[in-house]
Amino acid sequence: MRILKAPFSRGGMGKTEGCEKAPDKIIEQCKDLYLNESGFVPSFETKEIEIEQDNIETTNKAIYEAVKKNSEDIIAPRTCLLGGDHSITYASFKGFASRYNGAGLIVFDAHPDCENDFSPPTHEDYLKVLIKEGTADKNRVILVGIRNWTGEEKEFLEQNGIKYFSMKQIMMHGINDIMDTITETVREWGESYLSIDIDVCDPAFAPGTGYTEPGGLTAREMIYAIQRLKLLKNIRMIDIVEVNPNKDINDMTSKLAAKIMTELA
Ligand SMILES: [Mn+2]
Repeated sequence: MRILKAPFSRGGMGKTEGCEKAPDKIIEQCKDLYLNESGFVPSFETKEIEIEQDNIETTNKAIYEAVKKNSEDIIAPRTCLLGGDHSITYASFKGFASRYNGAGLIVFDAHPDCENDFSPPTHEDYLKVLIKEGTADKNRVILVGIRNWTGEEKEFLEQNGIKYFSMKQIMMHGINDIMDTITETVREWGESYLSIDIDVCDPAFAPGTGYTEPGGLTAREMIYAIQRLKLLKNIRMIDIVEVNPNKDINDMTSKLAAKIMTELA
């Protein structure tokens, strides 16, 4: 798997300082993971995107160009972008969609990130902007793990008919049934992008993040979801965002992110 490091943490309105340390920290944790659960030795080829912490526009441009170029590389293996805060998904998905028009987007996140309408978009509204500007096709977006949202966000999702599976629904139907539905849907899509905000996991398993939200996925449910999604060959690009080593306990959160990465490899 190819890894693109995007150590940017200024798209979080001051609440994500520390996320810039995550790519190196996560890669470091991979050294303690030997075979993945499928029995393969994960192998990674790492590149770093040049980030300018003080300049979100330059950073977005660099991420966009790097992901676009990577997606145009016909021999590119499945690629994982390591953030950084969730604002990086804006430029990254845009770069991916410039190669794969109408690309699908699956987002694991406790929040819908459809709150404001800032320009450039932050980690609170990157998804709303992608949908409103038409970069993401609202019929090919699925949100998983939602459990804290504003009234406007709920309304935005419902008005646009965006599919989502809240934690409440996941609890009612079980992760297995939910993943059946998701994989059946995504299988019919073209090339797709998977974005994982680590706060989709319960803070008991992933405390090192800016917005801890009780009642999330267990580490095992997350890994199970990944093991199912990995079988979909049309998921070409993944990002893992919002891991914050400054807020972590015992490197639990970066270790979980490393585990997710090795399961995908
Ligand atoms: Mn979130």
